[in-house]
Amino acid sequence: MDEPRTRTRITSALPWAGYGLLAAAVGLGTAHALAALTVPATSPVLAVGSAVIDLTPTPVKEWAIRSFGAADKAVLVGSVLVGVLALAAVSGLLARRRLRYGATLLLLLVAVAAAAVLGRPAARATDLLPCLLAGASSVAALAWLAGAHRAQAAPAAGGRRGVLLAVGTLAVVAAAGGAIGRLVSGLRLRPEDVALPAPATPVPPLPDDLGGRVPGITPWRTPTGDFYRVDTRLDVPVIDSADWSLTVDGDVAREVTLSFDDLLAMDLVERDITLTCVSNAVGGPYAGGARWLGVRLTDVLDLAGVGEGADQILSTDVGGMTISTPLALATDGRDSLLAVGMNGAALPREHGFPVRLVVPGLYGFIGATKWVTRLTLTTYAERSAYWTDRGWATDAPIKPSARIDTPRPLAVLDAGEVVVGGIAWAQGDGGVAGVQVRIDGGPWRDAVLGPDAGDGYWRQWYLRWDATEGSHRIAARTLTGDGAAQTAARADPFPSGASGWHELIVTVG
Ligand SMILES: Nc1nc2c(c(=O)[nH]1)N[C@H]1C(S)=C(S)[C@@H](COP(=O)(O)O)O[C@H]1N2
Ligand SMILES: [Mo]
Repeated sequence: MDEPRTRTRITSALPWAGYGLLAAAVGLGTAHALAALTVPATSPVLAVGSAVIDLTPTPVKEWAIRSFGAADKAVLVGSVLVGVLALAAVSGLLARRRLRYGATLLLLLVAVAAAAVLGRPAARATDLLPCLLAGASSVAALAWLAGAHRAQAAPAAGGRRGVLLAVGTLAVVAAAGGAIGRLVSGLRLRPEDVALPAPATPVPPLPDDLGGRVPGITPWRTPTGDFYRVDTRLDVPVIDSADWSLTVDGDVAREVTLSFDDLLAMDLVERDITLTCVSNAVGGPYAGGARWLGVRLTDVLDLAGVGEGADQILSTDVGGMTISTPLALATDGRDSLLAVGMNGAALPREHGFPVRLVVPGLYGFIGATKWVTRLTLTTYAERSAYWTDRGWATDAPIKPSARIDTPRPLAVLDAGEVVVGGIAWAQGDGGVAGVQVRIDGGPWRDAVLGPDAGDGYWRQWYLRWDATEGSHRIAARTLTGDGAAQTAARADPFPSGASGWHELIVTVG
């Protein structure tokens, strides 16, 4: 008896949930397009997504990176979107009772987005325009849909035509908004055509790497398009080199501001530097080697004259995000750069165009500020930065690490000669002086090392192993220039980088 009635109730509610979803899609789509055309980060989707990333507790973030890898952000933002869409459906159901109720819920959602937009560093009142558009367009859409739905019941009305017209039009508006947003962001990301001067003293080309001899090994130089990326924000900042400037302030003899051309007029040097992320797990993928072109950080600091009291360089990016770099380490003679080029071309926008910091030997989160616009000489006591505020270490030299690229974990191999190979890094500590491999807890055997480009750059390695039938455990460790072996002590990435040997199991036979 009850069942058909329940079903009718659900079928008659269903269109309303759909109206709520469509109204929200219209709001998100139009706002996304407006934001893409003006200030991309003010899109409600991006702003809420970024706020969620910033507010997510560090352990959850670590778990997301471990479980989803580079897709961690897509998963975080996807879950937010699912939540928003569920509430949007509810707003439709509410509108069935009273349009006002549904509209109120939509506006509450927009208010959350507005708070996220205003919560960004350096937010301005005009940043709220996309949110205002989202509020207005979604409520108008809901009102149209509700009106059309109610009208179809009236005897004089043209039946379902009105509803179909409203649904069709609004679907097109929502899709067009999303498409415009996508198109415009794609166009914006096109690189600016800048001509970089040649370095004063070019470094010789890198010798051939071991790739040809060891299939499956990481290339010695990471192709720019394959270089890992870690960003706290979801959109890539688009900066015109002509609009960019770098200010050095704080505890300095004189504040200095440099334009992009000022920077290019200074001495440019080329350096091979390996960058790694503190969030990289043992054996993980967040490391890359590139040839960077830039101005020595110390040359720029000398223009300003660093004061006695400073112990950190607080760098700020174009969006107000901050990174703390220990002053003593960055200026101890290593080749810290304000980089303008990567692998023979201008920096891609994703990697910090027009200028980023690169400090060899320090994890990216304390030394590799992308889209950098300000260097403030200050103290750790006075100022803290993004990751410090989230519990990460302030002093985080890169830990020595050997990664096994081949064979893959759990590989099934034929008995006989197997080439075990990978890449190792140990900036500081004298660089990679050796790599050793151990099979099944036996003796450590020396691997053959690839060429050496200085202690700031990683090295390839391999070892020929006569594999016998059975299951085997392979471990690798790096030896540093100071004679020490990489520690076996396991540590998680949080708060100062992972440690422990990379080990894996393979089956032979
Ligand atoms: N402005 C800005 N700079 C940043 C980051 C960021 O999120 N924003 N991420 C840092 C981190 S954690 C790392 S590991 C490196 C990664 O640089 P890449 O994305 O060019 O590989 O950039 C660093 N610089
Ligand atoms: Mo990082």
